[in-house]
Amino acid sequence: MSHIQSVVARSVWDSRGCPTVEAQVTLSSGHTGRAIAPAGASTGAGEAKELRDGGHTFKGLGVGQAVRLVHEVVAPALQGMDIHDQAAIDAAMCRADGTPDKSRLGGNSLTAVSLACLWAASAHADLPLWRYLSGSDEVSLPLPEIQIFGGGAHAKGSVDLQDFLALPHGARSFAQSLEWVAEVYHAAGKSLSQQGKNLGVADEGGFWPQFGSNEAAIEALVKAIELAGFKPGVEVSIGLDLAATQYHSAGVYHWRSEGRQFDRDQLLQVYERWVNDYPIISMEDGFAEDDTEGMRIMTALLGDRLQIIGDDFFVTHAAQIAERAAMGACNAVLIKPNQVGTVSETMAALQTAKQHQLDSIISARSGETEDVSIVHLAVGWGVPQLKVGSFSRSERMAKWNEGLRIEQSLGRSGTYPAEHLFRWL
Ligand code: 2PG
Ligand code: MG
Repeated sequence: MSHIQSVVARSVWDSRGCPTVEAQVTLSSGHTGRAIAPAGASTGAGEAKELRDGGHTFKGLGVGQAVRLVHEVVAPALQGMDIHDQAAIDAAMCRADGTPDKSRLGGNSLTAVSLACLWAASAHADLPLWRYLSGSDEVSLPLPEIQIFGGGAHAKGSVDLQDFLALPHGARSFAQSLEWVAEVYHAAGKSLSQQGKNLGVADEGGFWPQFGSNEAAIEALVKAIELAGFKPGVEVSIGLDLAATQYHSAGVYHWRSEGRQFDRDQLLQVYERWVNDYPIISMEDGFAEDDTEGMRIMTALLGDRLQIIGDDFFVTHAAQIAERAAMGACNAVLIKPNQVGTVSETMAALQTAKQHQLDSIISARSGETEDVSIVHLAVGWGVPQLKVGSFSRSERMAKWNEGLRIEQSLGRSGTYPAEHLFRWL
């Protein structure tokens, strides 16, 4: 057994150059664990609330108060606790916070401390974090979902849809998946450059799109897959994160980049046509976070040939997953630890998804750092898909590269289940 001796927090910087919380936990055994909270841009209303300082400095995003509260409230509450009792540690932090949305201590502080505790526990057990979580279970690497074009809130609304992703489900290994997507990513960049449309990269490293329409970006992605030498729909398919809350207001869906408006049924018709016309196998947040009926009719119409993911729609909250899945909305859940604020609640969300036969995808945020915790969670918890953003910028590459290290350390014992994931293919 080993106990928590100290919890130290500090303000560090994320991939958008904004402050975020890092936590470091030291045990009585001398082992340590460290983690950094990520941050979203297209956040769900039901997410754990970040604690930010406000005011003018750093656009109001300072985390001075959050750091102070880790030292003054969280550290004393956790001191002496058994590091291997993550559930008790997380429960103690929730009690100390005392709010339903973590707004007193901040979801950012709690996420960093909770994950730092997990790293410290694995260090004390002398195991890689993924192995600490998996126990003796056989593990496999997740299918990467990799953004090629970034839009929406991550690219100042240049197109309305947020993520245009490549899913290399025909690859035989995690390493091969990355090799394939590298080719697609570079083919997309080269093609944009040749057309004089390469404007650099958006928040998650995908190319900043300069297309006449959302659909033109999908066409460009199909073309990039072909240019890279792969068969669209057979080897590499397309996923979209529509992040539809961002273009929804009072029952109307409005694509500003195209000057088009839709009601729920009209939007669903567009999605259906896209699924028929393009090799799209996954769509996330196709309707707004409070439009359960939209998600339900989308799932009823397309759920047997499309992965329909809820992100802002579920916000990694077990109760919300249970309630909305029971209504027939979505067949998959995006899992983001900082949406709910602790490792234990993230695990509860995952278990609830399983109970409702929903697939799961672990996801990074648009504001990230070198922290690689989510890669270990995906492997250790057996989550078969991982979404980390694009194939550039070191906060993204750190995670892909960590997956490569884990896959290599598994040698032949690791299986790669990607080709069995989408049962209709
Ligand atoms: C999402 C994420 C990552 P953000 O919507 O899935 O792409 O974006 O972190 O801004 O919520
Ligand atoms: Mg999303």
